[in-house]
Amino acid sequence: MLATRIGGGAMLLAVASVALAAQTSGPAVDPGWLRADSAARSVAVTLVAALTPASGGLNFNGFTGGALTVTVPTGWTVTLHFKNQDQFLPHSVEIVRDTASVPLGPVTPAFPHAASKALDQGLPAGSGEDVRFVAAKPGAYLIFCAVPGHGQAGMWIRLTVSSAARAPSLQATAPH
Ligand SMILES: [Cu+2]
Repeated sequence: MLATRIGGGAMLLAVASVALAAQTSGPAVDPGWLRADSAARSVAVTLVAALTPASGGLNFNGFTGGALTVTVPTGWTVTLHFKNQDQFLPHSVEIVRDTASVPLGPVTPAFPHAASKALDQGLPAGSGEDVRFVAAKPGAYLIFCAVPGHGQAGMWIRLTVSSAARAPSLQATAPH
């Protein structure tokens, strides 16, 4: 009788801690999303809109609200291999400055060419586009979906351009 009760309690505890871990650990970072060429000072980043159903598809690689940070050394060329995997919604991508509020829709990109073509309308489901730019100036930026309302709903992650960084990196970060 006692053993059964202890066993039952331990099982409940185990279930509770798994649920807690799932809540706090967030989506997984796939190191394969980043491909760096240090000789060429260039980095390719796989960026998938609606990779998971998180936030109704309003996510990049499953992350929302700044919970993923791409860091690149200043002056490197960045290619975003952008793909929209959303079955329902169009999405776009744009690099914008990290300001007090996330823009409602398209703004001037932080670097020349740092935006997909149809920022407003977005790319339809299943399509993609390579977005290539030079991360010319150090600072804090957002990788942001400019389809009106998507960014403010949380469809943005972070880009840090760093003069101290020797190589690009990818890490899960505290959400907004
Ligand atoms: Cu979007």
